[in-house]
Amino acid sequence: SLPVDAIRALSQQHEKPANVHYQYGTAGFRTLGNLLDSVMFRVGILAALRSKRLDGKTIGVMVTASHNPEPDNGVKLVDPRGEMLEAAWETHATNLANAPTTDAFIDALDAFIKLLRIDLSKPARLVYARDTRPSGPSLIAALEDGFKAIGAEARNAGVTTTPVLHYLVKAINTKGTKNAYGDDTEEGYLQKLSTAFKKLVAGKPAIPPLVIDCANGVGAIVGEKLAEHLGDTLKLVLHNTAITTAGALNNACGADFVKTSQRLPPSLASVLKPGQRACSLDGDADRLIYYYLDDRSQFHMLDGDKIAALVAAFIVELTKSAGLEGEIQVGIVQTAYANGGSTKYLSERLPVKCVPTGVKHLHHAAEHYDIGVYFEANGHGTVLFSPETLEKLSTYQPSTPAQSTALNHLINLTQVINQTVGDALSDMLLVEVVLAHKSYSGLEWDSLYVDLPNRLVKVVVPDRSIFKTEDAERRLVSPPGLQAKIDELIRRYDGGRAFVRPSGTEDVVRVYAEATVRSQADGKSLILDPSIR
Ligand code: 16G
Ligand code: ZN
Repeated sequence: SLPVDAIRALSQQHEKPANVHYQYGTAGFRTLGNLLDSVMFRVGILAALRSKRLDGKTIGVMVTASHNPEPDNGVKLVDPRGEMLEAAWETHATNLANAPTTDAFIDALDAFIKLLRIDLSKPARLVYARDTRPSGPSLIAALEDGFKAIGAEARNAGVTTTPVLHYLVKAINTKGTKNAYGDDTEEGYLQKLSTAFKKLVAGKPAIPPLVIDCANGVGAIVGEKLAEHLGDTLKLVLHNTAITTAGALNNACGADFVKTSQRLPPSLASVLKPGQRACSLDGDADRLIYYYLDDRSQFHMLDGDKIAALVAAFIVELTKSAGLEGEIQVGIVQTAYANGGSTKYLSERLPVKCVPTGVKHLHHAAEHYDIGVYFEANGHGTVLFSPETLEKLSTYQPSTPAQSTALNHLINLTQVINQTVGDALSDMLLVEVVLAHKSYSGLEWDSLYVDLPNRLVKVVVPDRSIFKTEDAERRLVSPPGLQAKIDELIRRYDGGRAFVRPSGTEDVVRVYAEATVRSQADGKSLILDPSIR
């Protein structure tokens, strides 16, 4: 039965503040770090119950607020195969987090356990980690109190990236099986990625050093270890590694800064030379944005859409060279934010699907392809190989040496790619592999297609819940009449496209617009039109 006394005693040290409403959203619970103590304690218990419900499979808990400002923090659960928490449990998590008192929390727990028929005699196994935020240690202590209260077996993975935590969950749950994902340590992760990378670039011309903006976050720690594993194969030049400097995290640096402001982090201005490429990670290293300076020192961004185009084209080429054309279908998943230029380029070559924002939607859609490439424009994404495809690759008999080489490349790609979730460091190695194989500089990669000029702004509205969308967030169904106004505006611009959607992580609505000509995408046009506000 439930250890009610232990839970009560510890819960009283983590009471919920009054007048705060929590919601398990797209990114788990996320708000100011100093509001999350009770949430952490309760998530500790919830995670243990999820493990019990799944017969003692290991569940992951990541404490991070990603690209958000340093005072923010958050927590999300990772399911046994390294995936996002099952959607139905998001509601349970929200209910438990909002019980006003310890007694109400215990009542809610009781009801929840009965509803889901959770067998409390099953073991509870967990693995948890945090990013570098100053609020992390005390929040981890609250989480550990939750584990202790319910008697869970929990492994502390320390300070590491979100994708490493996802990797660990999958590695632990597949340990000793024929589908073993890798050694269940951070070291095992680094070994797996770097070994595959070295095989993939063996025999290629030396790769120029790569400048990495680590957003002053945890990517600096894991990036440094990765650099040691890579040695001379690929020299990583780490910048923005000030993980202990107050206020530095994600401040005027990182993938989100570059993507939203469409410019170079000021801290790299004196570092980057014309022609040189670089990339930015976000605060928990699950987003990646590349860029380069052309020979006139103009900044050019290579975002998630450009990464998807580069990678998908390469994988298609390899399947053809391996003689697997027609056997293995490669598909792309994007969101409404994908640049129209990328959608046009990709859909002329491959099946492309558009889904609502959020990794869980992209990930699940990508699972329907033999090889599914998914990327959000913001730089979060990965490539999924279906179990049947993995099987096919391991048993296929190539009939020429060229086919054999291509097959080996495909197999090594399955190792260099973190298939559990978007992973900035893994994606970075993947990009570097393709650039090395194609002998592309940033300029050549950028020339695959031309980005349509675009603008993304947030608008504060009295009640964002009245904004309802359809067609993968590309059209509004509510408030009534607004979509018709947007349609009418779009018609006035060449190649115009715009949409409005409520944010899943902030109390705002987002307005995106693109057009063929820069002045029509921003200026006094679509975005700033008062009728959209
Ligand atoms: C979260 C999502 C990200 C999405 C973003 C949109 C995950 C792990 N992360 O960060 O994929 O792009 O939310 O935020 O799902 P928004 O709803 O505020 O625009
Ligand atoms: Zn992130």
